[in-house]
Amino acid sequence: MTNKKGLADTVSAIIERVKTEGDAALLSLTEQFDGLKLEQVALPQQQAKAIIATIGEAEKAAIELAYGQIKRFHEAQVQSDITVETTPGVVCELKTKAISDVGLYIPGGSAPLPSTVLMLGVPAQIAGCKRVVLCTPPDTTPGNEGGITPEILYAAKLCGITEIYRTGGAQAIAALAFGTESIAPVNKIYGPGNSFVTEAKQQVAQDPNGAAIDMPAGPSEVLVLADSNANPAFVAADLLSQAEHGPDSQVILVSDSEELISATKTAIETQLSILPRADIAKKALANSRFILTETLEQAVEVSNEYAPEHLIVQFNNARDWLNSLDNAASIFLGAYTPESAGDYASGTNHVLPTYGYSKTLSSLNLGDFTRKFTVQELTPAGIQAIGPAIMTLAAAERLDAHKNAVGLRLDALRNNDKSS
Ligand code: HSO
Ligand code: ZN
Repeated sequence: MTNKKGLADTVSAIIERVKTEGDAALLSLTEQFDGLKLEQVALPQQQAKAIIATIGEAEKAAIELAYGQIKRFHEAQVQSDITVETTPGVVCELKTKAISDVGLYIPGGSAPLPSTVLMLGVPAQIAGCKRVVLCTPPDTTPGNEGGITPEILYAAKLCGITEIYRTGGAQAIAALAFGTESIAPVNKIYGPGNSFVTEAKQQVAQDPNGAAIDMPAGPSEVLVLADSNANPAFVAADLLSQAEHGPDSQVILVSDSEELISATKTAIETQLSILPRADIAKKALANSRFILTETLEQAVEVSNEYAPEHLIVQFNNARDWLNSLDNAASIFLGAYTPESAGDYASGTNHVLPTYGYSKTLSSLNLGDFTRKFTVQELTPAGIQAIGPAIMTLAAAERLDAHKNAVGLRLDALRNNDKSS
């Protein structure tokens, strides 16, 4: 593994190359990393149509169900504008507008994620972003080489995304931030990715000519809180569903019951033996933690300190604990609420802060696709009401131009009064 400095240098070299060579850099890096020689970066509409036609009925229906669920939850997040007359004649407004051009990055590789298309595409669609661009590495599956998986394309179609490019890694982030001949730059970039993608997002976010990003990303995490009544098979399945994401996934069980911990370990062995991604899950499990506490309160303290991305609470009456659960990005209450529900189809967003960032950052939501701005309007009565205070404050700050901007207007109003 490249060290941090090596990674940063590799990524900045890729970004420079995309800045100077544009599309040619994207196509050559695709050939180098994915072994595919493409003629153009954009996925031609005709090819997209043909690929979508191959999607299975069950997959189509599942994507539609998830789309509807995520849409319902995110539509409810629309905020109305605020207008307040703070004093007669002084009107202040807080308004919301969509961020104009957004770029969605969807990882390819061992597990292409159509669910992530929905998690990013649905709020972008509801917010009303003018341009929604999707970048993902081209498919290398035999029969669809150089295409994009049908599930990703179908999810994109439901979200109304028509600008789709076959490029991945740091080069895709560079293209989204700085543009190439075929990809116009965007204002903000969203989505998960490997360490190259994450580093590239960080670098373009620091460049004043680059793009904003959704949030800093680290390896995915789950912490399960379980009491002695929890079902060890359920707990094991939840831990494994996180572990199978990647060797660096963080998997933690905290319980006050030694029996539950030991039964969960046994259940993990049983379930692991039939998982296709067992090798990946085993690597993650090697760094996992099983923590025995004296009380459930102490277990909650561990979770609050760790600040997990996903927190699953398999306590009796889990909801009663909700108020004491601080810092988790996404909370799953009770035995019948697996993380998979939120990953795919309950309606909540699965793009979440990791690495303890949930202590201060929020789960991705509609607000991340909008910006807020204020509007104000004062009438003559309004400036007369607050003007003298503004002048006093400006004088106290020794900012005379500020004071004059009000004074001139108050004088004009006084003179108008006299002349009428
Ligand atoms: N658990 C992942 C999201 C995901 N799971 C996508 C399955 N597909 C990070 O929150
Ligand atoms: Zn997941």
